Amino acid sequence: MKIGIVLYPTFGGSGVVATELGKALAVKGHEIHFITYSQPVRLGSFRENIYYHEVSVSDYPLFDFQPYETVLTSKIVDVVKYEGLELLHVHYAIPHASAAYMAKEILKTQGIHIPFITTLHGTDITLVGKDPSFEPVITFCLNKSDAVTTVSESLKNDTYEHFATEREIHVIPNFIHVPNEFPIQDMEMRRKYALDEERIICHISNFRKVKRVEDVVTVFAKLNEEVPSKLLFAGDGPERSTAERLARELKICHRVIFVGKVRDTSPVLQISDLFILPSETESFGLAALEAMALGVPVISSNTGGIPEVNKHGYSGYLSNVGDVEDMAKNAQLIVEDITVLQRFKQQAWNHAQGFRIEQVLPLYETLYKEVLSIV
Ligand code: GMT
Repeated sequence: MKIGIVLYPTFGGSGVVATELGKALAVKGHEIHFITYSQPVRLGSFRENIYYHEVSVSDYPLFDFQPYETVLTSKIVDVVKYEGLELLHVHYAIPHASAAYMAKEILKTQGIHIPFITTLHGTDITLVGKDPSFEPVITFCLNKSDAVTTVSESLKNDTYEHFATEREIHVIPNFIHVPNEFPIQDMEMRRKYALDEERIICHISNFRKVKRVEDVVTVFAKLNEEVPSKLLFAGDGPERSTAERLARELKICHRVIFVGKVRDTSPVLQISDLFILPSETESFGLAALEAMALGVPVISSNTGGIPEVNKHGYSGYLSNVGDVEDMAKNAQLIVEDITVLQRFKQQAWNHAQGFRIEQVLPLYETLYKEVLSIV
């Protein structure tokens, strides 16, 4: 199939999922055309069956706001027409689904039919919570998409709750490359950050408010009183300084390391013993799954789609949002005893097997075929 994937190219989970999906489809022989405004962070270099079309918006002094959606629409029209695409898969309703709908209508006037599938990643809904003026556009796009998918059951339920749509929504969970063998820690690297008897706790995110990074610091501080540990933060964003300030106040700076943004998070996870994800909300929690795939158990909140990813008492533990006492107690339960820690690491890796890319990819391919057969 010749498929156009429209995505946000940044460090966010939706961009990662869309890029990895395209890469995996390309390996299976599909021709993939990524359409976005800069090179997706996980795209890597020159690969067979992969094409990247950059959407560049000129800076017209006339406009206070540059019309990205319009330029994106024109780019989609061009790529569909001249590359002969059969299907569009857009990640995020705003503005990708609306641009795809508009492109579809333009192409219809030229005798070209192009169906589009919209995948919701969750932040579309947060957006509406913040600014209800998006609601009519998102509802319209959901109703006009040839198929809609969400990354969890929880997000599917939220979508029905927030939008006036009764259309069918397919749940296709996010996926991950899980190593075939249980991953071995990189001890040489680990020793650069911690003593062998210390535990390494980590958190990776875009440090938005929703990630509750101050809870990560508090949980870590409590745990560190019982089990000497180090805290590795990877990523960057608006709340980083909040976390830095709190670490200073709690006098644990010497135990907290901020490595900043990293393109590949696996080296961080490969030296970690525990991942903390205390988010206010999460449609899925891809970062937790990435940790589990590398044998790192997870302490998380029990909100949104996280319980569909992190299995309480098996791959880690779940607590109510903000219950830092419970999170610290659970963290201690996992890391205090090395035998228990090894068991949780193994279980986290076992649980990630259910999200292997090899299992999830066919669900998208079946949906693509279904959509194309209706045409
Ligand atoms: O969480 C973020 O800030 C990034 C965001 C995004 O739009 O990329 O992530 C969302 O999509 C990911 C991939 O499906 C999910 O794993 C995240 O849970 C989801 N974030 C939220 O729902 C807050």
